[in-house]
Amino acid sequence: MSERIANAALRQKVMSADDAAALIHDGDQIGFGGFTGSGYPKALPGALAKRIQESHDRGEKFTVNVFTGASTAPELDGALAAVDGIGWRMPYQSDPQMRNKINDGTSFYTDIHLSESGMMVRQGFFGNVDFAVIEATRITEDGDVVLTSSVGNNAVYCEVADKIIIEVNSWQSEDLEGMHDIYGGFALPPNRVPIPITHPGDRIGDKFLHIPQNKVVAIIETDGPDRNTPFKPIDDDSRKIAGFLLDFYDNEVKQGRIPKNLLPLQSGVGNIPNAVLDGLLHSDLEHLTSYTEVIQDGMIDLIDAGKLDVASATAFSLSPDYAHKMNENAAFYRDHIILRPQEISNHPEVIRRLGVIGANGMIEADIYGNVNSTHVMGSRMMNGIGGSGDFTRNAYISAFVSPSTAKGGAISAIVPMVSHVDHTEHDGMVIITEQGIADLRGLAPRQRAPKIIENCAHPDFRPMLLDYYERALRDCKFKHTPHLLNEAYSWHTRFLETGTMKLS
Ligand code: 0RQ
Repeated sequence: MSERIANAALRQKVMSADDAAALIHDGDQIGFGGFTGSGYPKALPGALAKRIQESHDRGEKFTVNVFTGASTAPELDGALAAVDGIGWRMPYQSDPQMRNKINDGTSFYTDIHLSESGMMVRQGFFGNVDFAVIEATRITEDGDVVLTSSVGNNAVYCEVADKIIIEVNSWQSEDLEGMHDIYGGFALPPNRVPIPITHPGDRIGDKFLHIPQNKVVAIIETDGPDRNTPFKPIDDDSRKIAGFLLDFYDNEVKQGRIPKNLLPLQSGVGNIPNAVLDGLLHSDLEHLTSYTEVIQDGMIDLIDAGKLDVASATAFSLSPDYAHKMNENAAFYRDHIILRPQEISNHPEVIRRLGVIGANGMIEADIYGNVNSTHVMGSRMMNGIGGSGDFTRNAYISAFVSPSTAKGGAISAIVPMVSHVDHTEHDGMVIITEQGIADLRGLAPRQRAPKIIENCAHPDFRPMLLDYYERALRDCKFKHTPHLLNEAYSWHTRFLETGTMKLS
């Protein structure tokens, strides 16, 4: 048995994943660890999926409701979704099988801000949580848990769940001990107190997760890696978008609106944010800080280059090579990285106080600056709002970045009216595509529209957008935010009918 379980009483709870899965029943609600493919339980979900499939084969109903930190991996979301085992799920997800089950109506999905998910669990909106299933790198002699590559909602799930299952994963570095900062000062109003973070590097909690040991019903030993998808090589469009964003930061410094070392940076996950981080690496900026959700490869490069002093997040989202590097050098990186509960990494109070500079991806924006991050053609769920709302509304500067077209140029990312709104025109401040940048701060809707169309839309769609806007301005009775309501969604319906937003 692994030496990583130092507590004698908890050692007695070691069992196989199959035996642990047998404790779970139809209708149970499970709070899983895991955030952007890091720190999720590797063995129990597969064993549970097998048990669910066997029940279905016998004609019995068996689904569970799944709570997580954010997206997990094929071994969790993928395995359970594949057997139609998820009745309901929250919050962010990105697994293709899970996405399909949400969009074909098999699973309910409640998409909420990541910062609010723990609070809503405590408020009881989702009902009783039966199990918390989390991953640890080690359990101390006192029975405290050293978490792994994500913190997510682990603390709240262990706090509220009736029973706890812990996977102790020997693939994860024991040197992660000391990287986590588990703050336990959550309360519901009127008993809330200020969260005492005034710098991204502040530590305000404990390096261990303290769990009620009497709730632990099973411990499973595992040694599997995190999912760790490699990043695509940075393409030309991403490089251009990153260039516009970095020039914009540079100008903000020149205008005296932000300091020379910028303000704490937040970046979403994906190709463009990675290109931004690469751009920062090749800039002459120094003493950068980050207050964000996920640590990506580019941040590790910035730390290695001595340019990023400290990064605060709730999880890693590293490629296989960088995950390996983290495992080898966690003792070094823990001086520069803090992993916090997502209620803290994404907390509006802290984001607002620190003056975070955010940049997130989008599916589409409209000519007035409303942004859709989640729904393709208004109805098909992509991933979820994740932390984009937490950061966008509260950041000092909020940017949205995207290529100006999708699906080989058939879809314009700038449309007359977004088919779903995640971020209203009041929240986002800057929109950037490979075509250019529209700084919307201080502008009224009629000042925004020409700027977004001219600077951000693809030339294939620019004349059509201008035509829409000019006719709306002429024919709409009310001139504040002119629209032609009978035409506003014609771009989306045309795509659904013909496969392109372009006019034939
Ligand atoms: O689909 O892979 O099938 O081709 O959307 O698009 O351009 O690769 O961009 O990976 O950055 O994702 C908004 C989804 C962008 C992401 C979104 C299709 C496109 C492709 C992916 P294919 P790209 P990205 C921190 C912050 C919300 C959560 C968030 C996201 C796929 O950024 O989930 O920001 N954001 N969290 O073809 C139809 C359009 C489209 C479109 C793109 N207009 N119409 N399809 N696509 N635009 C992280 C966390 O919160 C955990």
